[in-house]
Amino acid sequence: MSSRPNRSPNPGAELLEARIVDALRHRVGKDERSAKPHDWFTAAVQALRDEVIDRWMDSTRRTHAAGAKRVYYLSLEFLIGRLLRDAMSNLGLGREMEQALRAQGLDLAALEDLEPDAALGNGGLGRLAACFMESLASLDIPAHGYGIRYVNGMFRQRIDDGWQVELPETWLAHGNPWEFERRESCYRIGYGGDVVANGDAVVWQPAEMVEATAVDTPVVGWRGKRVNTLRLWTANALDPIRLDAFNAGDHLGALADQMRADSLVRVLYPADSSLAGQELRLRQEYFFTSASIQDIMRRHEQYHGDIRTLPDKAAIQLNDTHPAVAVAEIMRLLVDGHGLEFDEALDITRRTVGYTNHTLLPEALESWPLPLFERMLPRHMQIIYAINSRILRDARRQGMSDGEVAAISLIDEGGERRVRMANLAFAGAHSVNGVAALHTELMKTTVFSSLHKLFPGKINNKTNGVTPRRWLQQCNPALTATIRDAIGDGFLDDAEQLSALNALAGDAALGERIAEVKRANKVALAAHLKELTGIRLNPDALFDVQIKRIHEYKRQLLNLIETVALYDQIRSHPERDWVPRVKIFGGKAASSYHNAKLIIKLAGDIAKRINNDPSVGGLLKVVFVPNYNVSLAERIIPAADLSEQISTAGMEASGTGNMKFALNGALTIGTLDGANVEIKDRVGDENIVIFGLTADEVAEKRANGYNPRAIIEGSRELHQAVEAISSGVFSSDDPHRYRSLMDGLYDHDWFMVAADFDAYAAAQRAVDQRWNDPQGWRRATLHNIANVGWFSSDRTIAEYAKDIWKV
Ligand code: 26Q
Repeated sequence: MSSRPNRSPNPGAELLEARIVDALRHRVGKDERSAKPHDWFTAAVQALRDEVIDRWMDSTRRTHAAGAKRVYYLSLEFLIGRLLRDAMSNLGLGREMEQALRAQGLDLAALEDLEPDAALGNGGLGRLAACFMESLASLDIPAHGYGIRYVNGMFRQRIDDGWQVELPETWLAHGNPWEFERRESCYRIGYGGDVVANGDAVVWQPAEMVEATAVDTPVVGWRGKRVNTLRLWTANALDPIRLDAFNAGDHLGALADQMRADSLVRVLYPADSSLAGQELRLRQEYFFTSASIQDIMRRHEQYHGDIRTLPDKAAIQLNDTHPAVAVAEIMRLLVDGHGLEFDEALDITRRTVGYTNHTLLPEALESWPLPLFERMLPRHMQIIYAINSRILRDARRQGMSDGEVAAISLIDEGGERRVRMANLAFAGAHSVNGVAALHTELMKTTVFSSLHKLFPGKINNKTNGVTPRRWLQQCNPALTATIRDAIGDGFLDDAEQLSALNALAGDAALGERIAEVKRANKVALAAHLKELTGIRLNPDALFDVQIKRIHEYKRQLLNLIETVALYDQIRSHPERDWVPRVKIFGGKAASSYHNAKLIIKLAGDIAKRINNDPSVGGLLKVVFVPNYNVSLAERIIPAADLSEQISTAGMEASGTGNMKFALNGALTIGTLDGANVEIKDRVGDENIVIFGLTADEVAEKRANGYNPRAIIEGSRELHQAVEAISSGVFSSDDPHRYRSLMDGLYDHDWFMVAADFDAYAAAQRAVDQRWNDPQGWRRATLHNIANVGWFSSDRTIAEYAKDIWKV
């Protein structure tokens, strides 16, 4: 750290350097000689943070002064990733930071790599919340995100002998320089106990209490226009240590309350479709929801007085049903706390709350056993019954059938009685939105058809988007610079201006430059993956990527079986002109999801066999990237040629990875599912590779009988590949390892892998053909980049603001 190159002439950089050194000495407590890289990282963040804080206070002041309506985004997940580059780049201080650090002999990129990912989310839903927070600030909309400050976020995935092993992620080990604890913002959260009469009213007397304390992180918008707050709750016992017990020798008992509180915020549930019906999960949901609602209502009273005007000053958006108990909590505070009549309270609640649905998979629709719910939240249960009686009465009045009434009920009466969180959210919100056009239509015709009939007009669509700051400018600076040279700066503030690229589709030099950027990104990724996995990749091969949570409906298995079929073909016909391919997989499996874990093992087994077979001559390589996370996505996506979006049609609500890949110039191979449909509409049929059954066809096949065995046996390629996997060709150490997985395909194949296989394989060969026409490929790439600006989360948030939140 002692080498001292020439001082930079940039005054901004010099000022920043002075601030970093000052932070290093006076806040970190180290001098330049003894400072370790982590100390420098912390000092760099602290220096940058000062700039952020001034704007943060200014934003808060402006919001107060304007008395403006605020948006509250309640989400059990925020999958943020790293913050340094985001804050730096949005403040326009990237160059200054680089120079300031260089003057101290430090490399900015190396320091950036020291920052742990804030991985407080599972996948799409959590990442969407993070993109939304950034867009809200960028659009200058006053907003707070509310969630939980998990001590252990998403687990770290290690691959041991091909198997996933989950390790705790200790993202807070070196402290978190971005956060501020707000001791004064704390609330009591009750559980259990009884509801007792109190004159005309009732009052809930919980048996147990914990305290929620706010921890705030600033969220910097593009060009530093506004800084909003992400408020995450941490938990404490009211009495952190019971001294009487401790002094009497009961050392553990004295700490028991604090341990119970700690457990509430200890871990993120690592499931992205409900498998965990555990009590702790419901406790977490109520903990963060109650704290957030109390905070929102307290702020409203403080600034506006009359709680009846809440809907004019607050828009509360529920990110899926995880915070759906908010409906009952707002009702409770209005009725029991403020003495409002039930119907007036319900009207106020509805006008304040919006609900976003992210899945139609029946197993992912949250419901809780009624006895558990009633025991934990007895007053909320009464309120839910009271709402239920009103909506069921209305349904009857409209002449709805028994079946429809049963589908509308907040209580599932089939077998063990359960509270349906989606129905509660639907009934308690004025807006219920889906996340892509197809998904929203399916909401109306399937899961929510009866509720849709009772509340016509409530369901609306808000197609997802991603922030182009993180997913283009920050992760792909070279492509950003190339686009800037071609069409100017406008697209940096309005991603839809990327469409100006369409006019340059015939510009061979531009196509060439974009291809060079892609190649450089592939070289960089190859170096990184060599480091991570030891596998050497050819940057001139087609990089074919499927990165996302491992789920049967996402059909990594379809991709793997096709990989085996291709391997077979290459060995059988070595004389043909095969397109060299690298198949990259990445993703985590929920800990208890047996088949998902087996699919990871299969990817590893296939990789081992193919990568070490000299007869494929380097034409095919398979890599499973361990511990896929936001930071890895930022390296992989800019280097992808082909984006795999191959879910069973009707099952992926939207997808957002699909948008990030297209924005970075990858072509999509995909089904007509989720937002793929809208991507196709925008990039044009000739610039995307669509295959397979439609959602209607899937539904039709399921209804009218589907015989996967006949299909497998009728397709030579598929049959050979499935039999090879099933008989242990890739698992000689345990030949039966994949027998039951493959039997599942023969016997039911719920996700229709067999039905789509031939179409998928043909589509892959069509991709090969396109690759052999580099001009055509480049043109298609350009039209993808040019036409997916609409999938900016700025557009999505602008639609929420106008249609749902009225801000
Ligand atoms: C529920 C109860 C208990 C435990 C866990 C859960 C749980 C947790 C996370 C259920 C679902 C999730 C996450 C769902 C999710 O990520 N859905 C994705 O949302 C994206 C953003 O809208 C869409 O693009 C994806 O299509 C959708 O799968």
